[in-house]
Amino acid sequence: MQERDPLAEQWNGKRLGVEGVKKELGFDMAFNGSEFMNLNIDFTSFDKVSFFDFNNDVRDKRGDADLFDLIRSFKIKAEYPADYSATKQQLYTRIQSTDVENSANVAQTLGRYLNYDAKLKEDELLSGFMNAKDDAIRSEIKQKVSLKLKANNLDSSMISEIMSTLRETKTEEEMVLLKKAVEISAVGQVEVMKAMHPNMSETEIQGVHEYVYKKYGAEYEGYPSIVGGGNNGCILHYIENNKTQVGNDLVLMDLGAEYHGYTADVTRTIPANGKFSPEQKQIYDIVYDAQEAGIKASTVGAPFQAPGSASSEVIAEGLMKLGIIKEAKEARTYFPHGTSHYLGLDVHDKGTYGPFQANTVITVEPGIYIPEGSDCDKKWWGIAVRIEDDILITDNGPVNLSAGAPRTTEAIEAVMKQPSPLDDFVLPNLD
Ligand SMILES: [Mn+2]
Repeated sequence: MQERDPLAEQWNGKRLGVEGVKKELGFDMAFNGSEFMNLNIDFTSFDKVSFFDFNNDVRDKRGDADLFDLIRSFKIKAEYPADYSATKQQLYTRIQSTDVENSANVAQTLGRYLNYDAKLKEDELLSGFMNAKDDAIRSEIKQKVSLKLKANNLDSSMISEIMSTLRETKTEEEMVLLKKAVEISAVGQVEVMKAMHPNMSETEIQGVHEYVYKKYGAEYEGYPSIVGGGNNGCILHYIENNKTQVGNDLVLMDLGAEYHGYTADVTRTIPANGKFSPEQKQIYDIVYDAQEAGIKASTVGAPFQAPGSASSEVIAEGLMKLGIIKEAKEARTYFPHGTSHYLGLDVHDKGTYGPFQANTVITVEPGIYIPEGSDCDKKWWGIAVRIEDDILITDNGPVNLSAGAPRTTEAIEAVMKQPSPLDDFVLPNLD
């Protein structure tokens, strides 16, 4: 813990301190940073020391027991090797646990890592295993790898596996918070549908969503808000949001409130002028059908890829029918991302990627993006549609937690006709 310090707290806010942490967060044991620095603990005497490997992104600040110093102190106490790498360690573990039948396969898998990471490639054991000519050489290297693994008790993968299992399925208490984050985000979409006007700017639209979040007490946005009019919607992580008028374009809005640590992730795509053009509607309806298929496939026991396969099939078929592509495999050009990720404490939450279990929350978010200049009829250019909902997988089938925000073109157009309190919100002219 950061030590209590009245002066520092006056400037930068309250610190819990050792007693506060025990009382308010329920920890049995807590130390001030300086105490941990001096703590006489022999990490090498444990079977395993489990930790997330460190990113080199912590700066050494003024104090002599800040996070930077604590990491350094831990590394010394745990005899953390200077050339330690979590990926290397994982690959060693994979080599160690492989049997003869699979060893050639594992060697092939190594290539995928080593060819993208020069540092890993320098490792003689890894390179040796990858390039080994036969099983005999591989089993020789395997023995050396085992010795190397025994050389220390550091384990940077176990915690990650535990967290993946814990975070994939949600407890009842977590669901209360996550549902609230999703419902807040859905209301944001509805309020923006009512307020939307061709004269609005992307950043102003973003502001309306985020105001709704704050009004409900959501502390943050779960991730940088994406509001893209027309062609801007084709940029998957468009966060500039700096077009000054959305005009008659479709506006793609991918935003989520973060409420007490839990994050929603909801996308709606709506016509700024309140009415889908025939071309916009044709593309939209394909994405809608793809999403319906994806949601339907999100059932207990189904493989993680099930919604993605279901959605991709509908999109490929739809694009072929409209003559935008000729073969199903070209669909990737206009739908270049995955359909689902876990959702929870993180917008891309951790999980095992095994078959779906009850009480898991995933997104289902197919899209079609046709940038200007694409190899198809010009009338489709600049159309970008993504529809994203947050789906709770249960024993009784998928439940759409973000259903509060309309999804069909008819329902969206109907809500856009409703008045908005922002219609009368006029600020003084500053010219
Ligand atoms: Mn998402």
